[in-house]
Amino acid sequence: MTLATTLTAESPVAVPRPRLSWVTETEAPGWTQARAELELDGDRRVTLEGRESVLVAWPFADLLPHSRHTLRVRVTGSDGVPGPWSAPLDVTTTFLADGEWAARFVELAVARRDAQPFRVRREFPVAEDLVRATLFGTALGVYQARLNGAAVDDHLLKPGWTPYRERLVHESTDVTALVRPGAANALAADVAGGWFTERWFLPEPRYGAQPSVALQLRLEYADGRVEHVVTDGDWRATDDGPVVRSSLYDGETYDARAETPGWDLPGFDDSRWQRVRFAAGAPVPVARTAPPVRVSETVAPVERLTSPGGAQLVDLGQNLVGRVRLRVTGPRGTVVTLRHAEVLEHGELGVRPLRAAEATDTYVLAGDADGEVWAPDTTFHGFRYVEVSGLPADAWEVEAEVVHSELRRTGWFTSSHALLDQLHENVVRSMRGNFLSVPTDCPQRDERLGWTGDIQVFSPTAAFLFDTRSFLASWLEDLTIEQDASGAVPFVVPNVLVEASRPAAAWGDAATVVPTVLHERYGDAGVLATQYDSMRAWTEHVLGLAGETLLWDEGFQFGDWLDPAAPPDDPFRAMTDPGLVATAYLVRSCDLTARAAAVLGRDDEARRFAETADRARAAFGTAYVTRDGDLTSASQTAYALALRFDLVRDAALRERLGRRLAALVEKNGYRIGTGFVGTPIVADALTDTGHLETAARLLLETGNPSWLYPVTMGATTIWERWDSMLEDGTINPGEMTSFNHYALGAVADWLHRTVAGLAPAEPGYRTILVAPRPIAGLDHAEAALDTPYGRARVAWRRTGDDVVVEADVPPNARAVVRLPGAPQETVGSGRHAWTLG
Ligand code: RAM
Repeated sequence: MTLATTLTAESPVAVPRPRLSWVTETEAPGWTQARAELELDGDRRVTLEGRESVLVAWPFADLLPHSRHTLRVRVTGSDGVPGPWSAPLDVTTTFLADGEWAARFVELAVARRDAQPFRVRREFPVAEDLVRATLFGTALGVYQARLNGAAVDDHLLKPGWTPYRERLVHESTDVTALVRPGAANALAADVAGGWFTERWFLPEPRYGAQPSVALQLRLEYADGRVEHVVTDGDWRATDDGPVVRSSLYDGETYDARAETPGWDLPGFDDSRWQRVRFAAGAPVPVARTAPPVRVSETVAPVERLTSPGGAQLVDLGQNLVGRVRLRVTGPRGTVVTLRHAEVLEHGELGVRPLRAAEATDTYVLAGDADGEVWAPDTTFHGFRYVEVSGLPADAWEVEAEVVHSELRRTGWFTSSHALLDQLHENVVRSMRGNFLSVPTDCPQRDERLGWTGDIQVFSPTAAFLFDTRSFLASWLEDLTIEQDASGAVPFVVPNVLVEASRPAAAWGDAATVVPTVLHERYGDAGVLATQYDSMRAWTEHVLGLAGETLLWDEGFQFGDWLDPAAPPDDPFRAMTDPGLVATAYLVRSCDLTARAAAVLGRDDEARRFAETADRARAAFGTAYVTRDGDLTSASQTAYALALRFDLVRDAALRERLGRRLAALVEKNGYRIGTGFVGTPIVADALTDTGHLETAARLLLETGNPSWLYPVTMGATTIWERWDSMLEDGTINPGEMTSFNHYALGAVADWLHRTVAGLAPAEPGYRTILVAPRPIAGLDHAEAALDTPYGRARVAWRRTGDDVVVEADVPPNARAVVRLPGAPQETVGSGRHAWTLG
């Protein structure tokens, strides 16, 4: 038997007490951990008895700023056999000591226009005995720092988007290799506006008109001396750099003639540059906990096209988020323009859905005879097609670079159904495109906001596909910041809408749902502790709005947003009563707050919220269930909510509602009838009430509207509307029509949990629920997931009249197995197989 253990810490180590996790691999069946020994720096050891291996509390003394450590773990199984020590894990803390941040935020003293990109620089000596150099940097805007001519890392759009005035994050980058000891050095940065100066829907910039940057270089010497080089009044800046104009919505203009080689090296003459001035209003930055933004993939074009109007177009074959890399040869001063769009309409770029976002990059050639290569660093676009103008087709080549927050892929789904697999692929692609620093609704038009409702419905799917724990936990910190004193959660986080926070059901409920998902999927009880006050404040706020009736049936609601019955120009005219939706979510948030309180040992509050939830259930029944046992809204979403949110508990009534839901779906020709609220749960509601076959037909329907209709139309991402592209190839006339919106892709969670049958039965998949439901139309389906315990997999395949089910359960986890027609059983780790007759 072999045993191998891999240790990880929360990364980056931005706190003094990082949590630790480890995964053990062994072929020993039914293996569980009896004890774990952790060793710090080869001398301190602790032994932890028991099974814990996921997000284990830091067992040593608090880590100090700027400290480096080595950790390893050794586990012993319940058989008493100890394994070998894990490979050592090197840990470097990334946070600063209290009061250590000394850099000032510097900006142009004189700027020619709003959101003016600029660069800064400064020279300084470094002594011979340097041992380590670390750069702490941030911006109100986006920046890249350069040390002696080289970029300090390959991250993009640093430091990302947070509610800048309240929470700003800094990078911590080991730059020792770039420093020249015993010589003059130069620290420099390119700065642009990014999210900070974007206009959103506002008349004035939400945060500020000009970007600024702050850099703090820490130099450690052999004798223990520490020096700092920080942005201060002595730095020099210029707006004469090659980045002439920059905006997330509109794109970047880069004039290669303005390049000044050596500007980021020592010895460059910056005497004509301006002196910087200080920018006000930045908080002391904190170490970044979310993953950085990077290029994850390069996509080659599949085809070049000439549009009916004569435009040169490139088709990248997939709707992606990122930027174009241009290779070009031509005369100095030639202007090459790149316009981006997600779709073609009548053969031309379909830019109308981008609304006011110009999504146009411009490159002015320096005229280098060997050719020039360029990609914009300060913007991103959502696109499949690029129009290139300014030079003949043989003078340029393009490829696309996919840009998003670097999330580890953890979950996969495949089946025997090509269209279904494409749907799933589209969900993955839409998720990547909309996890760029903030979980957004869409990546392309003049919007790209952290709409709370979208991530609320999509978070279970997201948490399966990628490791979203630190990304979403960081975003939840911002949600709490943006929540107002009354507990109301804004529509978008970070909040850039003019109006004060207004509560809306299913949107504000992100406050309770997202932390619950992080707990359920990653075993992260810490996030419940951090978010509990926010969860409770939201729930109390909604209860206050509902008042004694416990019905939330007044005031603004998005309701079941974008259901297929709502006309293109009026998404509010959905089929489902918004009061029914809101009251259903009131119960849901009470339930989830009660659940969190129970996990945290706040028993009184757990009881109080559970009781309130039950009273609200009763109120829901009185208000929205008719005497005949129907619902007041005859919509798929209404029935799905009543069933899936457990609003109705009477078994006979549930059965009746299930039958009604199935009948509604059948009457609708198995076309989908749900919007953002009903879509993630309608298949579950059917499955729970014994209508799996109806759910299967709904899933595999290809007529409009359905999940597969866009796939038949060639979609490579999930659309905002069921019919963002109409059957005749014209774009939906609604002014809100995105082709990259993950919300309606939330059905993927049902594919994983039910069609393939891999679900969490205990937080963090400590117990896995293996419960595949083979559906008509598929010959096999399979889901695999890197759980916090290791790789789990559930697969089923039809062979003749039988279905063979296989499950891999990782060591230290177990599985509850529920197969059609068989008694429930519990199994330990290892590979298991069953044949269903
Ligand atoms: C639009 C988008 C977004 C949604 C809001 C309510 O901006 O469809 O996804 O959350 O409306």
